[in-house]
Amino acid sequence: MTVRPIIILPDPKLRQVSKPMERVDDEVRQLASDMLETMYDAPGIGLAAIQVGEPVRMLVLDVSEKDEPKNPQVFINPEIMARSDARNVHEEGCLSIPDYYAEVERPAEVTVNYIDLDGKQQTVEASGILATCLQHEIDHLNGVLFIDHLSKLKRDIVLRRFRKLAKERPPVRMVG
Ligand code: K1U
Ligand code: ZN
Repeated sequence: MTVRPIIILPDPKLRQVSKPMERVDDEVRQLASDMLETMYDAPGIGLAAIQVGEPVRMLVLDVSEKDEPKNPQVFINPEIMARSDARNVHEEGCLSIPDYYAEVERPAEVTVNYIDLDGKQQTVEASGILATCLQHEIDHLNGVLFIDHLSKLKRDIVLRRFRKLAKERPPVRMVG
C-alpha cells in the first residue's frame, strides 16, 4: 500500500470527467488499496481516484465513528439511481481544497448502484453522512467540487485564494 500525493485546487485534472472502469483486476485492487491508505493518512473520510490523478470512476470512503471499528468501502462505477426530495445541510471539506469548510445542501437520501472489489453489482440506500460523502465523491468523478454548490461570491473567493497559493508554491517534482 502506498500513500499517493493528492492533487490540489486549481489543478485542472479536478475538472476532468472520469472514465468507467472496464474490469476489476489486481491493478484496480492495488489502486483501491493505495487510495484507502492515502485517505487514512490525510486524514479524510472519502477519496475519489481523480484526487490521486487517476481519471477512473472509483471512490473509497470510511464514515465509521472514532469509537467504531474501521469500515473501508470501495465503490466502482457508482451511479445515483434515486434521490430523496428531503434535503440535508452538512459541513463539507475536501482534501483537494485543504483547510476550507462550508455548509452544503444535498438530497438527504440516495440510492447508489456500484460494483464492489469482487466485481459484483451492489446497491446501497444511503442516508446521513454516508449519503453526503457518496454525493461529494460522485461529484468528483464528474469534475464537480463542493464549492460549486456555494454562491458564486464564495466560490470565487476560494478559487482566488488557491490560485494565489499555487503561484507561491513551488511545483512538486515527481522522482522515479
Ligand atoms: O473528497 C474528499 O476530498 C474527502 C472529504 C470527504 C467529505 C468530507 C465531508 C463531507 C463530505 C465529504 C474529506 O474527507 S475532508 C476531511 C474530513 O472531512 C475529515 C477529516 C478528519 C476527520 C474527520 C473528517
Ligand atoms: Zn473532495
